[in-house]
Amino acid sequence: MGFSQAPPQLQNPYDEDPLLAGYVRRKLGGGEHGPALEAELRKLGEVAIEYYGKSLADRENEPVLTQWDAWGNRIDHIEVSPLWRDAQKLAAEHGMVAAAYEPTHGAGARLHQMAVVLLLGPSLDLYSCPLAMTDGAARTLIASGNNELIKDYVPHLITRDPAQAWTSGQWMTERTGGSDVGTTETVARQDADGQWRLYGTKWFTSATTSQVALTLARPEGGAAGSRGLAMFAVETRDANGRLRNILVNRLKDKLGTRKVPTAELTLDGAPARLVGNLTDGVRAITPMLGTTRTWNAISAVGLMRRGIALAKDFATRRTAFGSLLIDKPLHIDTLAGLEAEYAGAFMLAFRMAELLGRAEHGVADEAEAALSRVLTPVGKLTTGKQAVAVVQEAIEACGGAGYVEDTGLPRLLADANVLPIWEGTTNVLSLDTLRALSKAGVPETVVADVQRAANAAHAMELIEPARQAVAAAVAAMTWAAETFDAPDRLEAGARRFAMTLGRAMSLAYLCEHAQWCLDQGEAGGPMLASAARRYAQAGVNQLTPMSLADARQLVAPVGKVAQGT
Ligand code: MFK
Repeated sequence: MGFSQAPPQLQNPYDEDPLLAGYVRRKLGGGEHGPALEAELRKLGEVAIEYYGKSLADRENEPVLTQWDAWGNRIDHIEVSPLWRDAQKLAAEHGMVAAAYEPTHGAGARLHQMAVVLLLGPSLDLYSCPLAMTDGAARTLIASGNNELIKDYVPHLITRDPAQAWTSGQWMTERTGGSDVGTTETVARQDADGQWRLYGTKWFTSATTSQVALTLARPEGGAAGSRGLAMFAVETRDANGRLRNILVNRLKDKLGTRKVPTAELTLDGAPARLVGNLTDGVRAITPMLGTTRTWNAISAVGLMRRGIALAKDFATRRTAFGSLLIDKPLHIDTLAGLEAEYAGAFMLAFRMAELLGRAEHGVADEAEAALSRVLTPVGKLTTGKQAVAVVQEAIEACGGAGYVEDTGLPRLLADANVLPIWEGTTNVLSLDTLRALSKAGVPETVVADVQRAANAAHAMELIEPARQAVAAAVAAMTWAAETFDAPDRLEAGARRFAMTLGRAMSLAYLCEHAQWCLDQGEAGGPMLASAARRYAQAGVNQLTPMSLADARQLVAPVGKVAQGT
């Protein structure tokens, strides 16, 4: 028998990651709940290992749509994978949504919830998708003030009782677009008895097995664009489990997230309940966007951690050219770069969650509310791109095994690729960042937060990274101010601008946290200081001047000379 390589093993992700443990101690560990929380998270780490194994075993199972029964009845039944059926119960019991609505940690409830999501999410085959939308639906309904809908739906969305738990979908994307939602074609008509019914096609409805969904439709005769849309809640099935005037046309054949039953739907008079006004549906659904974008960022961080953890473990088991990979300087250098990116992404995503929680608990001041509005697109877009890059390197660190499906490793990269796409693409969110910063005083608020975090870092080794974070944030705002009167150039540079802001904020929060860990004698302190330095050395300011005239020339049809500057 020849050589056989030991596969990478997942270690307890709570014990394996000093960043998470230290952060939780800093933000939630001070009070009487600290020890219980630590025990809870360590136990969840064990559950994550168990379900990682199950997800490998369940790898080939995908959702199946059966449109007709043997007797010719249209049933549109979707059978999800066995792991997804387990995940439904597991997610409720461990409070993956509920924890955000519970009083134990006060305004830190979101941080508690997102620590749970970070640990469990990567083992649950993207079941975090329906959970994100469920959480978003609960927040959106609560924000709507529609007491009847709140009473009927919210308890199901935020319960820990699996028998009572529902998930919610979010149906926005149509054939006209997933970004330009104002072009929605679905029409809402009211029956003589006042019942609203929806008619149209929803082109990309993730997690179609949910019991309820929030969606947008244009009340007949309504104005064009997003102003004329209204938000509706749709209960998908009747008491017998039959879809209510909803046809599942087909499941999507996607690059990744293959366990998520994403479908194209026809709404053929689906009964719906108006949530708020007859207009301004996009504005009404924005609490959903803020929540799912935060989940997206945490999920990006979770996938990065999973990839790094497996790559690091593999490096302790794989020998090449006479020594273990973990002892080779170039391999160490490669993994170190991933750890630094992970640390920056972690700090950004958890700052998003922290601010969301403070706003929900009514303790966020005006500056924090403005910061949260900016951080939502910036955090989502920055971490989404990082996840793809980091996970790609992590599977490459496993060599050919990283490219072979039955190791389970390629799925990480396929799944990571959804993160920059859904819930607002990188470009759409870059433009949203500019919009969020266009209100007077907001740029100064963002720079002040970067400065505040950087100022907290006084250890010698953190001075330079902290300085770099502030310099990049100031440079970004200066560029935006100077380019404001040139809308085409502003738009063309929006991604480099938003990325600079994302990296500057990540680095400042990382310096602040590394300092706290050093001050407390936390085991992770020196490692986080190294992460801050490495993150800074990888580059923060992305504002390399790029000529729009060159860009136009590069994408002009062959043989044509581009016009414009
Ligand atoms: C692992 C976890 C992952 C989560 C799983 C989820 C799976 C879901 C699958 C999907 O991907 S569903 C489709 C996702 N699609 C999007 O996220 C939409 C992307 N497009 C945008 O975000 C556009 O910017 C937007 C649709 C919001 C632009 O629409 P409009 O028609 O140009 O709206 P407009 O006029 O800019 O904004 C309308 C109002 O909303 C304005 O307020 P006012 O009426 O008071 O002026 C805006 O200020 C406000 N608004 C817009 N974006 C906002 C916002 N408010 C807060 N936050 C925002 N992000």
